[in-house]
Amino acid sequence: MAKRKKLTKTQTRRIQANLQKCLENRKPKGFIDDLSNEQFGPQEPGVVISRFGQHADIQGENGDIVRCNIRRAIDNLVCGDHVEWRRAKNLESENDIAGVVVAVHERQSVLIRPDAYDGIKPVAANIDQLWVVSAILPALTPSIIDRYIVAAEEMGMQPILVLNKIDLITPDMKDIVDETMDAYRELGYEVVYISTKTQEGMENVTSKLKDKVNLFVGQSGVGKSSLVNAIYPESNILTQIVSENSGLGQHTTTVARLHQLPQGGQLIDSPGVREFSLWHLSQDQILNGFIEFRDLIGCCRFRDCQHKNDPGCALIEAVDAGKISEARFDSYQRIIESLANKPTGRKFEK
Ligand SMILES: Nc1nc2c(ncn2[C@@H]2O[C@H](COP(=O)(O)OP(=O)(O)OP(=O)(O)O)[C@@H](O)[C@H]2O)c(=O)[nH]1
Ligand SMILES: [Mg+2]
Ligand SMILES: [Zn+2]
Repeated sequence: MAKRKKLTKTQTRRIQANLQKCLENRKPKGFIDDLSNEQFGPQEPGVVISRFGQHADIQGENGDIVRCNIRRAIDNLVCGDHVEWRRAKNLESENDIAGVVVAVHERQSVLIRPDAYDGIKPVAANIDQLWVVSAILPALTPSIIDRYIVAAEEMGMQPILVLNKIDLITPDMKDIVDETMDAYRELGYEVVYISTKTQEGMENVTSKLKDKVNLFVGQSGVGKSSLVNAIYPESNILTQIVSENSGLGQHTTTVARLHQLPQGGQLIDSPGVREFSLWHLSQDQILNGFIEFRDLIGCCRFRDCQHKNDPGCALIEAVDAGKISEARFDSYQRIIESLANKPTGRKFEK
């Protein structure tokens, strides 16, 4: 192949100008990035109800929910973010974008979920109570609960563990279900048993929501949207039957959405996951997310102990002595092993 000639400065400038023009033409229809624009009213505070690509539904001070463009400079806006936005003064049609988000406030907290396609992505921001929802169907999966607990502990939060669909517990599975959930109680986590179908146990959820930003997370099909509907029927969220073939949910909810409770407090329904990765965390952060391991950190014989089959490992000794559950230690090992499969690329750098 012939060696390429170096471009002159003028050529480079021209190429860049053309590229810029192309980018301008690719702006979504109705995109507004001119903040001096007189078509917009003064800046006001708001909260992100939901985010869809370049748009977000923003709730303003008067309670209206308005579809807005997001200023290009704003990266990673997510449900629950506190923003400053400007309302459009005159709308010609109902489909017009009715406002523009101009700035986002610093977050108090954020739940991150790395995804093989999208990289490290926030799920919701400014949460102060995390509800990890599991169910009898799809099958109760402690390894996913453990992953959410690590994520919550990393946010400095103690999650509440919800077991939904207790109407489906049969006598032969009762003991194993109780044993699984009691193990979390013994670690100090609050566990609530509910059925959104029969309403059993619902008061143990509703009594804890007031004045908090509550985020519901968990596998697809466990009943997060059903739970939000049960608490606040006006939310009218679409739910779908768990597939009879795979026993898995259908990924019915595709974006997180915030609902204001009339009595104070907010509910955020989030899309279900098949797996919850923790690629964005370090080995130490993961270790620290297992609360019963914390007292043993630094007690292994070797400072660089990998807690695998290292001699004198305090964690392995605690498992052997029955002080740490094998299931939890196994979860820890599997999370650490999964870090080796972390996809590479810019999207996965924090
Ligand atoms: N038997 C029984 N079924 C329930 C209960 N709660 C929810 N379901 C059913 O479980 C299925 C899945 O519920 P969803 O609320 O859509 O689950 P989700 O967690 O929001 O799922 P994604 O949006 O995919 O993450 C629906 O068919 C619900 O009717 C319950 O307490 N008992
Ligand atoms: Mg849902
Ligand atoms: Zn060790």
